Amino acid sequence: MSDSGEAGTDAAAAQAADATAYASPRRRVLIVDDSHAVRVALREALVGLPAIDEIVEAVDGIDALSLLTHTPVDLILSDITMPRLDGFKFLSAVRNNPRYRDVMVIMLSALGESVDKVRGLTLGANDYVTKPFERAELLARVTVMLKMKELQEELQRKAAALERANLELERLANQDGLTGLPNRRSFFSRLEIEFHRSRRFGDSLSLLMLDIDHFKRFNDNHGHQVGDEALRMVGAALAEGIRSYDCAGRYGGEEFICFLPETKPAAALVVAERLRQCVSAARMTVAGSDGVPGMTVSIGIATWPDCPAERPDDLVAAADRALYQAKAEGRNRSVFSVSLKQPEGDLPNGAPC
Ligand code: GH3
Ligand code: MG
Ligand code: MG
Repeated sequence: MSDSGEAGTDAAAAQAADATAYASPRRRVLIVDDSHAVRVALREALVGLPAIDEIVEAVDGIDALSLLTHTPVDLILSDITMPRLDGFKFLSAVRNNPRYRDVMVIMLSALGESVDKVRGLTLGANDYVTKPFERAELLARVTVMLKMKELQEELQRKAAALERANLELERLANQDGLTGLPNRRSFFSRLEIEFHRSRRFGDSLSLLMLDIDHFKRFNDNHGHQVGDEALRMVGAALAEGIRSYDCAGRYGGEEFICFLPETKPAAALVVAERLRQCVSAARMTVAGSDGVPGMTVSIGIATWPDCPAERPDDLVAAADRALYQAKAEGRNRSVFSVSLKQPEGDLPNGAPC
C-alpha cells in the first residue's frame, strides 16, 4: 500500500468526506483482513473521516460473521485471500443473510484481475479496491459508499412513509369519518362479495336498513353537535351488537345498513330487535346536556333467498321498502320486506315486531 501524499486528491477526498458528514449519522465500519499491517493501515487511513464513528476488525470471514451477529455495521472492507473463510465466501454469506442485506461492502484485494472484480461485484459487493490502495482513492470510495448508504436509508424512510400514507388514504377512503364504520362505498363492495358467496353456497343473507326516528327534531332540540354525537353512539351500538363476520356501515345521513351472512329471517329479526333495543337503551353523556334522551330506530329487513334478489341492490331496495313501512306504521320497530315469505313463527309480513 502507499500513501498518496498528493495534496489535491487528499483535499478532494476530505471535501467529499465533509459533504457526507453534514447531517449524516455516524457509521461503524468493519475491516476484515488477515494481515495485521493492512488492518492498521486501513484503520489509520479511515480514522480521520468525520462520518465514521467506530472501526471494528476481524481477521477472517469466520471471525467477521461471528462479530456481525452482535455488532451491526454500515460498511465492510473485506480482503479476499484469507484463511478459514475467504472474502468471496464471506461476501456470499453476508448477502444471503437478510439481516445484512443493506450493509455496503467494498472488496479489497491484491488480486487485481478483472475476473475477480467481476466475481466480487456479482456476489454483491458494492465496490472493489485493489491493493496497494491509494489513500485518497480509498477515502473517496468509502465516502461515496457511506453517502449511498445514507441515500438508501432515506429511500427506505420515504418508502415506509409512503406506505403509511397509502394505508391512511385507504382507511379514509373506506371509513365513515364520523362513526368510524365502513362508509357506503366500502360497505357495498363487501356486500357484493358476500351476496355472490351466499348465492353460490345457497346460504341465507339478511340485510337490515336502519333509520333514526325523528332525527331532524333531535337535531333541532339538541343542536347539530349533539346530533353528531348521537350518530357516533348509534354507530358504536351497531358495531358492538353484531358478530365479527357481520358488517355494519353508514349508508348516509342518519341511515345505517348491516348485512348478516348465513342468517335466516327469524334470526335476522332477533338481531334487528337487539340492535333496536341497544340503540334505545343507549344514553349519551354530552357535556352540558344532562340526560339527553335516547333515540329510536326503525329497521327494514330483507333476506335472500326468501326475497328473490338477483343483485345486492334488489336486496337493499327490498329492505328499504320494509323500512318505509316501519316508518309508516309508527316507527321504533323492525319490519320484514313485504316480498318475503313469512319467517318461522308468528310474524305476518310487514308487521311490526
Ligand atoms: P324519520 O323518522 O322519518 O326518519 O324523520 P327524520 O327527521 O329522522 O328524517 P329526515 O330525513 O326528515 O331528517 C334527517 C335528519 O338527519 C336531517 C339531517 O339534518 C340529519 N342529519 C343527516 N346527517 C347528519 C349528520 O351527519 N349529523 C347530524 N347531526 N345530523 C345529520
Ligand atoms: Mg333518513
Ligand atoms: Mg330518520
